[in-house]
Amino acid sequence: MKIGLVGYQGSGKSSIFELLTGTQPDISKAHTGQVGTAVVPDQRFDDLVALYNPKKITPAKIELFDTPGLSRDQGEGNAQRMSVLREANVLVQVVGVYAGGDPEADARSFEDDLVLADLQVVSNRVAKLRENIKKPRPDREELQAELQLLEPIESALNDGQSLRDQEFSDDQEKFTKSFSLLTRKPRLLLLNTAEAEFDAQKLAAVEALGHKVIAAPAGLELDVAQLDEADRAEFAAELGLGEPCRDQLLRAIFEITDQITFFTADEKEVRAWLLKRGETAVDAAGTIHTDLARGFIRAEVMAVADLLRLGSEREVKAAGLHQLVGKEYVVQDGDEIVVRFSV
Ligand SMILES: Nc1nc2c(ncn2[C@@H]2O[C@H](COP(=O)(O)OP(=O)(O)OP(=O)(O)O)[C@@H](O)[C@H]2O)c(=O)[nH]1
Ligand SMILES: [Mg+2]
Repeated sequence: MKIGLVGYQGSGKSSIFELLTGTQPDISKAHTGQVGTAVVPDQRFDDLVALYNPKKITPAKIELFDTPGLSRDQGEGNAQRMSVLREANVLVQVVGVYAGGDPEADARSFEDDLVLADLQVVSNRVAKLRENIKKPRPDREELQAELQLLEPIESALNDGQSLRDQEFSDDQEKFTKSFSLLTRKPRLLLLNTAEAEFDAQKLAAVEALGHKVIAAPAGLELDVAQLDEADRAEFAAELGLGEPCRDQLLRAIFEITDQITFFTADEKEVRAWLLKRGETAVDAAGTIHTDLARGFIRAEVMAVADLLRLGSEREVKAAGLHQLVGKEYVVQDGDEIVVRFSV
């Protein structure tokens, strides 16, 4: 799962990248962007590790890209800068509130930049289709059909509309898949504030535009994280910083990806796995290993919450709280799974 950090120049993207991934951005890559990973914080995972004390632990990770800052007055250049975001599953727009950025204005102009970037991609294809259907090609009819599906999308974008809430037919989904349209990606607004407290009214105003929003003093927290450990607590208290925002940000980012976490756990390894919400036991098996999906017989499932509460798998079974499920079982967030298979 890839998360793109994006926003106007100097909004604090690279600082947030560093805070979340613990990797210092490489300055030589400032123009292309860079990738790092962050562990998704999960109390259940930590508790499972404490329960099993395994030889190996593998927490769930997400991939973050730091991208070059967008310019406020260069729509065209921005489309180019955002091309790296096509690979992202989710966009996190960073607003530099600490530097005077206005969240509502930034959210609106970012939306315009996204629309413009999508318009370029769709228009290119439409222009090519229009040209090709003039030629006597064997696939002329198919191209004609594709053109008819893309034209309304192009015209919506031309009117400045985001594609976020538009209903696409299956064929429209199919023909736009390779464009990886930016306005259809889930989005989170991250307000990088100067202080621990942020005006709740302003926050609500941005939420009213239909965005998920989170405010956090990420830059400050990075400064504190870079202090000697002995000084950290004192400075954090002085700045009025409470709970570190790092975990809170990662959880918020994870939430918009619409994934769930399931676990495999024994004395050898405790591991957290990510799965799209709504996916099934056989999908979970395939995430672990293709062989497990191919040879899937059944899965044994228990809720990690029960396991932690009762203290052992045996107790959970004794209480009748485990299930044997088939391929179609929809995996729930917090399930612990053992796949029975034969290949
Ligand atoms: N005071 C304060 N300074 C910050 C904060 N976040 C970032 N900065 C500073 O602002 C400057 C720009 O931060 P970056 O993280 O490089 O911003 P960026 O969005 O990556 O910038 P570009 O990649 O150039 O678009 C740096 O000097 C940071 O130290 C913050 O929350 N508060
Ligand atoms: Mg940067």
